[in-house]
Amino acid sequence: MKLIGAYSSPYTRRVAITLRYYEIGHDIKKVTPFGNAKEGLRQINPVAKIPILELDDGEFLTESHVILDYLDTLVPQDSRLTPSAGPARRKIQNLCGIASAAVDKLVTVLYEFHFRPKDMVYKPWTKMCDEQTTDGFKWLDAQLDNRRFFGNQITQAEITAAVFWQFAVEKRARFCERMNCSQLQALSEEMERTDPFLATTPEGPIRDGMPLGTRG
Ligand SMILES: N[C@@H](CCC(=O)N[C@@H](CS)C(=O)NCC(=O)O)C(=O)O
Repeated sequence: MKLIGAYSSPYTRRVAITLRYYEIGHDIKKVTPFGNAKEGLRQINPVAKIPILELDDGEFLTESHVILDYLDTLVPQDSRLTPSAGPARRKIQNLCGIASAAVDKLVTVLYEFHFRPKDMVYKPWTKMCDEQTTDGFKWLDAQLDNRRFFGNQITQAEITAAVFWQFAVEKRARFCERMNCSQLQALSEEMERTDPFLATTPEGPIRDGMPLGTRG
């Protein structure tokens, strides 16, 4: 199978990390979803977003949660990062859902400042998004106990929260500092030292891509 995307995309990175956790052999085609690459992406995903997973028979899966759900089916039940049923599944899905919503709002603000002329940025909107990002991450932080959401095991919730928090800190360090999410920070630091995270360090600018800037 082939993962299409970039490690600088947190949604792609959580899929790439999961592939490595599961030791599933794959190729990666590095593409960012802007600039010259956009039209090519549109041919395989109507909304031209990353990540995309191309299966060996040519089928394409889009949306990171859909791809993760598929990857879970490829490993035995007891190795799944998200169980296939029950309260633990609901809890992990919910944690990942809030984490995704928080990072979606952060990305919305990055795009607002990246694509709009400076004097056309609508500040009440970015302020509302910032509050939602903050509330989401602070809620996640409060769910953590000694760097785990429950028990001792690493689940998709720890992976997703660590990836999304690292992305937020990289893009908006001062904003994240003000959130004071010490548990998320500790989780992220722990996870970034593990092999799947070290092997998927976010890249710098990619050829044909248009990197998003950082802001405070
Ligand atoms: N809900 C999607 C979000 C994917 C997403 O927003 N990817 C960004 C890159 S980080 C993208 O492709 N953006 C391009 C665009 O919005 O046109 C997922 O979980 O896969």
